[in-house]
This record gives sequence, C-alpha cells and structure tokens, in this order.
Amino acid sequence: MLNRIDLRGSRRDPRGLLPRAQLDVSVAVERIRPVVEAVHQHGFSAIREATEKFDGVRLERLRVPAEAIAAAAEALDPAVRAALLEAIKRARRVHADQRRTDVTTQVVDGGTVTERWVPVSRVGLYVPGGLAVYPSTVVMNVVPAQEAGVEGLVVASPPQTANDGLPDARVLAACALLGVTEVYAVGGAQAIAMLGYGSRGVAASDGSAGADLLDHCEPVDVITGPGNIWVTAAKRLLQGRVGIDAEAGPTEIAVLADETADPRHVAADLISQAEHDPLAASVLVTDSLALADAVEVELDKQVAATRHDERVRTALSGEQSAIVLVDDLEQGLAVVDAYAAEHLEIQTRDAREWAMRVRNAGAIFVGAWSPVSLGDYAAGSNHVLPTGGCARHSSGLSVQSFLRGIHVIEYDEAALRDVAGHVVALANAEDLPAHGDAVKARFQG
Ligand code: HSO
Ligand code: ZN
Repeated sequence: MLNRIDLRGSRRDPRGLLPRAQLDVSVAVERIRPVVEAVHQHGFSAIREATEKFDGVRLERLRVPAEAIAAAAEALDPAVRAALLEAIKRARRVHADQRRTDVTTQVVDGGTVTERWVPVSRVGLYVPGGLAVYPSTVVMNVVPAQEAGVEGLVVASPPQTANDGLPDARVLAACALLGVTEVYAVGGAQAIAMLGYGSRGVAASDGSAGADLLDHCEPVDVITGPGNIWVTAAKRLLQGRVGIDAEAGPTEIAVLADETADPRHVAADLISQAEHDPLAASVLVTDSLALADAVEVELDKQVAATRHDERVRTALSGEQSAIVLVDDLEQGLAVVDAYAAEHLEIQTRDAREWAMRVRNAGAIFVGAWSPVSLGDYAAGSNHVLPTGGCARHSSGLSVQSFLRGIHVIEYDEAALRDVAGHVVALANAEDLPAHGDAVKARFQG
C-alpha cells in the first residue's frame, strides 16, 4: 500500500527525498482575498454572507450565547468529560512549567537590561470543523494561552447545520470546561478575517455592518490553531497585522524503527494519523526488511477494518507516504532529520538515545509506549505542531507563543558617560551623527 524507497547501499542526500503533499497556499490566498477584504470593510454583513455561502448557515448573531455553552457542557458524555478534564490537567502541568521569569542582567555598574515577559492581550483560537471535530484542539490552544496569562481569549469554530448553526457541541463543552465564554460560530477564512479585523467593519456607515450588533467580536493580537487551506491562506494574509502560529498543513507521522518494533503497533500508528486527512503523510523508516514486510501485511489487515478506511487508504497510498529502507539507524536518523516530521516516533533499541540525537521534529515519541495518539490527547504535550518541514525552524504551540519578551533598559549617568564614546563612534560610522548627539547632549553644559 505504501511506496517503497530503498536507500540501502545508497549515499543519496536525504534532503528532499520524501515528497510532501502539494498544497498551494498562495493560490488559495488569491481566492480568499476578496472575502477577507469584505470582512475588513463590512464586518458582520460580510461574515454572514460568507457563512451562508460556504457553511450553508444564516447567522443571526456571531457569538454563541452563554446558555448554549452551558447546555453543551451539561449534555456532554461523562466519559468524554472525564477525559477532557484529565487532558486539561496534564496539559496545564506541562504548560505551567513553560512560564518564563523576567531576567535582569547587570551589564555594567549602573546599567541593567531586563527581559520582561508580557502576555499578549487578546488571542483568537481557531478550532476547525470539517472531516472531524476537535474538542482536544480547544484544550491545546486554550491551555498555553491561559498559562501565559492572556486575558482575552476568543474561540472561533464553524457553525454546524447539525447543531442548529452552532459550533459542534463537544467543542462548546470543551470551552465551558476551560472557562472560555467568548465563542463565535464562524469558520473558514471569514473567521480569521473576523479575528484579525473585528466584526464592526471600517465602512460601518454604509448601514450594512450591523454596527448595532450587541455581540461584536473585537480584533485580537494573535491567531492560533489549525485549519484547512482557506484558513491557512487567511492567516498568511493577516500575518503582520496579527501574530500567527506556524501554518498548519496536513498532519504527518514518521516512525524510525528497527527489528525490535512491533509491526502491529507501527501499522496502527501510521493509520492513526492517516485517519485525519487523505493528504496526511505516514512514513516508516527502518533498517529491517522483515519489519517493513510485516508492517505492510498489518496495514492491509488493519486498514480493511478501520472506520475511515477510504481516507486512510488514500493517505497511505499517496506520494507523501512511504516505507524507506536504510542500511542502519544512523542513515535512518539522517532521513528523519531531513524530513523534519510533525510527529516522529522512535521505536528502536535504545530509543531514548536515538531520540536525543534528533534535531528536527515537531514532537518526538520515545519507545513502544508513547504513540502519537497519546500526545494528540492526553500526554500533557501540545498537539499543535509544525508541519511541512517547518519543524526545521519552528516549534509547536506553547506558552511562549503568547508572550513577548520586552527589553527594559536602565542606565544611570555614570554608566552612560562610560559608554558614550562607543555610541558616538558607531553613530558616526553609520553616518547617523544625530544618534551620537543625543548622547553627547547630556554631557554638554
Ligand atoms: N494529530 C493532530 C491532532 C489531533 N489528533 C487532534 C486527534 N485530534 C495534529 O497533531
Ligand atoms: Zn491526530
């Protein structure tokens, strides 16, 4: 079912070896630009129009009433409630440890620089609908923002015809369990535009903007959360005006395994992420031909029995999924490092040692008892992770995503006098003498 790439005996450069699902976000940006611009100009009326067109729902109001959120929490299946509470508790423990303390450096006598960590004021968290609904993603977005100390937390999620035009009930219930009260039933590019520009519209005077609407969404400072290509395109368009987390593409799992791995587990893990999306990538890198063959056999068996078999089969047989055969784990490590998977499992002898040597991955799952699904829901780690090779330069969502490190500089007279000559010399070297003058002025009669 999976393509095989045989690197045994080959010295091929592993960079670019594994094809990735082709998603052209720049084309999508052009498609959604008019929607985003309309929301900027007209606010509510444009959001309503886009929602009617793309979601088939006519919104009377954007904001989900408090009673609906409470009712969703009330109706939540007790097992799901207990699971969400446990997931929240574990995520809080991990993310609370990510909080930063301010650091003051005494640069010289009388001169300090303090790095002060300040949360952004207001964030918009996007929770997708689509092929699946994601109450767990509510947890993964909200917990780090709360632990960072963000005061204004807004969730946007597409309205579901099946839930009377409200977001999915489990998403609403997760909001309730986390104490989030500002939730909007808006999805897609129009949701991102609403979060970035607010819902009032700059052309409110044309009477179409719903200027009198009681539940307007005010603009946020940062937008996070995964979404489909339209959401990603809108985030790219809004970036700069607001901060965004990494662009989320289709999910990926890479497994580095040797002959000690259990083929049933490896196959199950490859299927678990393929279940998200026909464009999802599942990659096995192994030095054991016997394991590769056994995983293939298992995949045939398990895919036939899995619920979303069609989606999984499409993902596994796509060009973005593969079994890569290598001579040894050293070569395997080079392959997974070059690939920079969103999720990387290490199922080998001495797994922890191999894991410590990995440079590029969104998250690393070590050994036989740490499957990606554990991290998706209840390890305490975050599941909003860099895809598409972005793990080479970016990290997953964390408390840090919601903080700014502000430098606070405080020198006294003697300390400034001491360094004045250097400032003047550099200012002159850059032909910016007024910079030097600003320092000199303080020491001239
Ligand atoms: N594997 C997804 C997250 C997720 N899985 C949510 C299940 N629900 C991207 O990391
Ligand atoms: Zn998942």
